[in-house]
Amino acid sequence: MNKTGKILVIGACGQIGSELTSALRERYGNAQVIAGDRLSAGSHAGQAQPYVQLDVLDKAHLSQIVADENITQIYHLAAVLSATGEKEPQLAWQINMQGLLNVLDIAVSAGLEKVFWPSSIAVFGPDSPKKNCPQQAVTEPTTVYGISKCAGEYWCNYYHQKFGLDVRSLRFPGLISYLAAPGGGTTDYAVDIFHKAVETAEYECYLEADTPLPMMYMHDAIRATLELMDANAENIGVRTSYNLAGLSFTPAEIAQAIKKHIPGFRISYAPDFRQQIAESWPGSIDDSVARKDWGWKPKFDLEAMVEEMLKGMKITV
Ligand code: AKB
Repeated sequence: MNKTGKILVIGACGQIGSELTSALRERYGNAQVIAGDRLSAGSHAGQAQPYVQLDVLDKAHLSQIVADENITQIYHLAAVLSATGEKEPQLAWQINMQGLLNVLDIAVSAGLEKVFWPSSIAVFGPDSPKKNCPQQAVTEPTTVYGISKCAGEYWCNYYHQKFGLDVRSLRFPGLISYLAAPGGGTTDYAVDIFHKAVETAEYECYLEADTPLPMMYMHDAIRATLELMDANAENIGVRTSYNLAGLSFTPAEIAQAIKKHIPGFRISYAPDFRQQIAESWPGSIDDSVARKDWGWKPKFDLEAMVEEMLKGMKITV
């Protein structure tokens, strides 16, 4: 990053945003990283200054912030996730698609150095390979969220090809962390289960016991983001979005892993509309292209992740 330019994190109060903002501030210093979110400055949770209230759909204001604050990099994380997106499809499309286009456009006109934008395993659909789904696979998503991420990937590639914009992206699996809660995703159960296990030793899961999904501990996701953004541009061979794998498990498997620490823990199953979404996605991901291009390697397996989660939630393991 150049010495005077600053980073803007859009969606800084969300699940990824809160941890990524802290990681960037540790690296570059507080003053160099502006946290941006739609919450008012007084009500936002956990973000130290500098903070700016913004709406990603307000392009003129966003453009003004970029100019006034001398922003040279944007991490654009604001999105409506898969489960909420099925309830509010128009809103999801508007925020996910128009929000990204605003950021890409501003990035080109303001001559930004780099942009990060997360895609998702939701770009895949029922006809994608279920096991070790490769980088180049049939996508054909069936959720509005997945369609918006899939289209967004092609827009990123287009802005790179046409305008030379250095935009980089990862297809995140379900992310697991104890600091900020996820909101409106299909993979959220893998975070909720820890809270319920600790509070009541019981959890009713909205997915079937044997539904495998790709997941990742937040620590790995933040490291992947920083490593991708640090990589030399000539090593970034994929300008749509990189497959990224951490671990894969079913609700029954994670329940079993939690039971090793909380022996009385019980799980029951009451599948809802999210079951169909989960079944449309691969159960595991092949990330060999990310490993080859910029040296990606996950650290956390299921046992290590469960232990860290419970430790983080102040439980003695
Ligand atoms: C969701 O479940 O919608 C997200 C995702 C897989 O991108 N966590």
